[in-house]
Amino acid sequence: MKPRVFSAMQPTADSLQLGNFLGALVEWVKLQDTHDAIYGVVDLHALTVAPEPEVLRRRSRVTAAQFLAAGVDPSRSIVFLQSHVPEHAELAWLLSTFTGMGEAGRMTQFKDKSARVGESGTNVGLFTYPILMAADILLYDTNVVPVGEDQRQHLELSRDLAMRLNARLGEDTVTVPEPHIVKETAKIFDLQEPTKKMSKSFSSPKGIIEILQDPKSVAKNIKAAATDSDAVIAFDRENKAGVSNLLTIYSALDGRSVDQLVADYEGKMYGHLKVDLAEVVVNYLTPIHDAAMEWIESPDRLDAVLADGAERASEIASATLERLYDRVGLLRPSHRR
Ligand code: AQP
Repeated sequence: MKPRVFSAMQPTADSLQLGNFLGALVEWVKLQDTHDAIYGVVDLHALTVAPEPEVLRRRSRVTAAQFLAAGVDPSRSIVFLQSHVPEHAELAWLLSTFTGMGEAGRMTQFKDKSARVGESGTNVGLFTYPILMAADILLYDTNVVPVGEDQRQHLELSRDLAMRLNARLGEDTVTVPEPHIVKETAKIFDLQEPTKKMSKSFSSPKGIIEILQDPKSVAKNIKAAATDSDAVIAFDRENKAGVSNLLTIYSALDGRSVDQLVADYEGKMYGHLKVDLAEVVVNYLTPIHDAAMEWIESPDRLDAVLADGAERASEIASATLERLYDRVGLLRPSHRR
């Protein structure tokens, strides 16, 4: 049997951004060759930011369409919506009873996100978000979770919970997942604020590269990316965050190493690098954009993929939840005398 990979994205924007692609989706596609893959659109997570109902529905389809356009193959991998498999919410409740207040309170993404939305916009769901994420992962006896660097801490919590369940309920209760983080592209930064990660819902229109954005405005954003004033093309995350980010993106898409790019651009201006990079990014995104639009324009075909995915996911999820409910001592139909 192949090892299992699980990963997911929230439908929190009308388009994914380049960081979602390079930090995660590109790996999702590759892992299909070696792993039994399950990829989710985690719409229950997206409720933490209080979306308009119609907007959430639209974004759920659009997010799935981009998975498929990137090369996730529904005949091999499971592609589904989290809310179609009720076991996610049920296991999250069970896991919350295994999570300490202190350990939940240490999650830095909660601190960042709650600081951005303020006290009035911060709900309990945003706080318990990593527990729902742990449920997503543990439900499928996941071996490997490909994520960007920003999700490492959440994955640590999933691992701790898995080990705790096994210690309390029996060694083979759940599989302990391993992170799969591609170092070179683990974090893509905002084009305007290159010390902050690029984010599909928080980055400004000029700071982001969106997959479904008009190619002309992608090129414009890259050409207007913030860089320092000393005009030397070099990789230095601390002191030259802007140009280092451009080099990371360039290297990921073009195949040349960052060192090779630095050598090739020696003595050239930032403008030169930006013009070339804009062309590389537009060429990369155009076919993905077109394929995503085809899926978006065929909602029946897309919904059929999601329905099939939900059925296959439910089969695995219901067996895991039943095992856990039994082991924690809930009275199950199988216990009837
Ligand atoms: N900037 C990034 N660089 C590398 N990887 C990234 N990921 C996100 N941003 C970057 C990876 O993409 C996946 C998306 O996960 P998510 O939808 O659950 O949300 P997120 O991690 O919070 O990503 P965003 O784009 O910042 O979304 P919003 O704005 O909704 O919060 C994950 O695998 C993540 O590591």
